Amino acid sequence: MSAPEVPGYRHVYSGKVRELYVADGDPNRLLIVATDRISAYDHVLASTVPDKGRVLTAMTLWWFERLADLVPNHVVSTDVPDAVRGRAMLCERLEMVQVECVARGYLTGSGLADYQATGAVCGIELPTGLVDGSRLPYPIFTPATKAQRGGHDQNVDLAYVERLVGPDVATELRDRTLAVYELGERIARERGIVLADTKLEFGRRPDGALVLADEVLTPDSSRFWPAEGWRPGTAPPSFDKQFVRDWLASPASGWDRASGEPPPPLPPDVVRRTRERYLEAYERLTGRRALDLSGLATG
Ligand code: Q0Z
Repeated sequence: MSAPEVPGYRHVYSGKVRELYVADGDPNRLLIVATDRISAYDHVLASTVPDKGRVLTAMTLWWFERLADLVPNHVVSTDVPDAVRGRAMLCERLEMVQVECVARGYLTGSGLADYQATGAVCGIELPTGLVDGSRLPYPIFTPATKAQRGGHDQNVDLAYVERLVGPDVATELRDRTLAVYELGERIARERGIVLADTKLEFGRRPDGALVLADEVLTPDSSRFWPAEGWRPGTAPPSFDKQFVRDWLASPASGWDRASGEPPPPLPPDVVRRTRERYLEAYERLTGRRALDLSGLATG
């Protein structure tokens, strides 16, 4: 479970499924490593999914290229030590904006819960009659505060973001988040994936410029639904974690989500089918064969 040794870098932080390092001798260069860890129902699972880290890294890099005319990003290089080649990005250190920038084009999850309670999401009034999975009349910016470790993000309104970062930066965050989502949603939909929502992270350069950071438009930062399974009324199963959630929720797992116990390891068949879903998401989106990627194992 511990982070890999990476020559020339010092490990500084473990996220749920990623590791963060700082370059020896250059505190302004960070290395983000995507591991093969997977989380479900708020737990990091005991099983890993082979190639997941490489697929999600390749997907983020592919999106950064597609988005380059809309927003700058933090990537400096993918020329990284062999120990993490293919699943790491060398990045410029930014002053991170302490807001989760979420865009939603479809109603589900916490957005649906807020709508059902109040008719609005993050202060944005929505038409009546929407149900789980409904496509919204237009994409909305639904920011959230970053949770403390282990907690849940809390939805906030634009006025809250304005007080936190000032009205000009708040407007820029909203406009850029919606522009990224709108481009991503259109491309994904043309390729058979409904991008229901996405969470972006921005940081600022010393000159104040807003830069897209972290990972973007991956199944770990967004809801991916298979387009063929979408109909308003019940949100479709997750593109990537469907088999994991189905198995964990089934009697076969012997696991009770409410018990507070960690989930059991996944059966090999669930791991294999889940791995294939990540590869398929990458292939549908990019049109590239995931297994042809530089050094990607052929399992
Ligand atoms: C991102 C995270 C983890 C990966 C800090 N360009 C940047 N500048 C400053 N800070 C960050 C970035 Cl990306 C930054 N995180 C979240 C945690 C692995 C990303 F363990 N934290």
